[in-house]
Amino acid sequence: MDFDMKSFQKDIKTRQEYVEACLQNCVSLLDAYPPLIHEAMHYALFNGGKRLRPIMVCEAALLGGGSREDAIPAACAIEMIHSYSLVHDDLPCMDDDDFRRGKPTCHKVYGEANAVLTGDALLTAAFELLSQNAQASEVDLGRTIRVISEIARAAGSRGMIGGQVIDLESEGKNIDFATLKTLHSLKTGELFQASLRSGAILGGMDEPGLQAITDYARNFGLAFQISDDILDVQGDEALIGKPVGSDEKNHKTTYPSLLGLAKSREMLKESVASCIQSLEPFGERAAFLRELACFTMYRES
Ligand code: GRG
Repeated sequence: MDFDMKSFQKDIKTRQEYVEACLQNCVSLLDAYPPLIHEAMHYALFNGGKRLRPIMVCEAALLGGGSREDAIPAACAIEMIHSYSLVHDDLPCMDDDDFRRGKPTCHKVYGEANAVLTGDALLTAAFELLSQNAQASEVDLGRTIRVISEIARAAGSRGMIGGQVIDLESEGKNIDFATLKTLHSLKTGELFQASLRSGAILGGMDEPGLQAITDYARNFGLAFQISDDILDVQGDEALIGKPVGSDEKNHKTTYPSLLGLAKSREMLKESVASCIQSLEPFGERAAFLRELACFTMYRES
């Protein structure tokens, strides 16, 4: 599929602006007392992220026949969970990173204890938002509860946390391809999957559609991770916002370290092709998700 970066950037920008405005609305609770923790939550959440996951929630809701507005609380909740995971991932006891998106990490600004609490508070706030919405929304309550359960599972010990545990256990060891794939499908893939499935469920997508969107999510997660690993080898530090070569420095097995760069690129291309194939049932309506998959091959941050 042809990919036009300029046109993609225009398409994603309008979506990012929409999500950004909704996130600002959703987090008015962040003006509460005590100021320190709410300021730190704000710092973590409004720090230049691409907003891929909330955009996916909204796109999938539209594909399912619903509205972006009905999907926004779930979209914002997932971005809060993503932000929490980054704050904790950067801590000295995890990846020990000083910079994220080119800015000092949360613990560098607010101290380690406050950064732990900031992550905890963002995770809790996400479920507060989801449950408040369950009471207030026009969306069928059964769908909303299904979405809360999908998000909780994806963020928990059988999803993102489980992936992080495998990641920590694997540091300094040579892990095989199957373990690497499982690690990332849990650590990164599950939250992408929950984003797309949540939007689709809220929008009222039927089961065959949900299966197709799940296939897309699985392949997107793989493509995204391979591209992330490639960027860590040969990205531009100014664009990725952290030092290049951090995976090697931390003795992490990555797709390039296991397969080499050429084979990793080949696998990235195949995953993107699978993403595009999964979207066939949706035709032109899935144009943006198609572009998003292609973006993983050309992204610089
Ligand atoms: C510590 C609870 C806990 C979980 C850690 C998801 C995760 C598990 C850690 C994130 C660290 C990381 C760099 C994962 C690799 C792929 C990834 C999720 C990159 C960041 O996602 P982007 O590019 O982030 O969507 P932006 O900056 O755009 O928000």
